Amino acid sequence: MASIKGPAPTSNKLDGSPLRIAIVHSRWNKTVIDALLAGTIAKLKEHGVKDSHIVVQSVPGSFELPLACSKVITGSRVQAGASATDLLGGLYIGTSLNSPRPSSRAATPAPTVASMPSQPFDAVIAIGVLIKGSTMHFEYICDSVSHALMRIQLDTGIPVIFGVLTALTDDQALERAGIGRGESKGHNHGEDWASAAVEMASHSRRWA
Ligand code: DLZ
Repeated sequence: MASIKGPAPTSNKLDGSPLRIAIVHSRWNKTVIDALLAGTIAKLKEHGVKDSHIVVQSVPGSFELPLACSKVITGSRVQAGASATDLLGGLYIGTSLNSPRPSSRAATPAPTVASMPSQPFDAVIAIGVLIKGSTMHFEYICDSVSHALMRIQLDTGIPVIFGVLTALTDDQALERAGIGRGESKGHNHGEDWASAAVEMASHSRRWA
């Protein structure tokens, strides 16, 4: 029997063309991260988000996601002139976001201040993959990261999409990135996160 899970489509047509979206992703469990990132970026583009309006920042692990999301939001708000390099210096932008991306990082041109977005981001997508081990580490990080990401979006008013897989096994993580090892490859949740980002960013512009 088909699963009843998953988001129902919105009745509004999603138009990402005016939106600026930041993706902050961790590098732990890279195989899964790469697939999620590729799915996210492909779906953002499908919704019309321009290459030059997508900014990607990597951090070591999921525990680092909240601070990076917070800095990316506040950095884009004060962006202009001299502060841009300091605040967004680790980012690379737009055109070379074809997946799989981190392995091609050496070939990625350094970002230029000129190509930094001149407007604040409309949404941030936080992507991480936590896989349970034999200690309590997983529980602590899942709990703190989810609460911190929620706090950032409520405090800043910028939607922060929760793209953190909290998997009990490797297979659970692979299936949620659409690269499962079984008969069904599963579904790439990055696509849903991209759609959620475009929808929430559009709502957020109207609510402002
Ligand atoms: C240390 C650690 C472990 C054991 N597992 C994961 C994981 O499954 N997923 C993930 O994103 N990060 C993991 N980390 C790294 C922490 O998130 C963090 O980067 C370090 O504890 C340094 O703060």
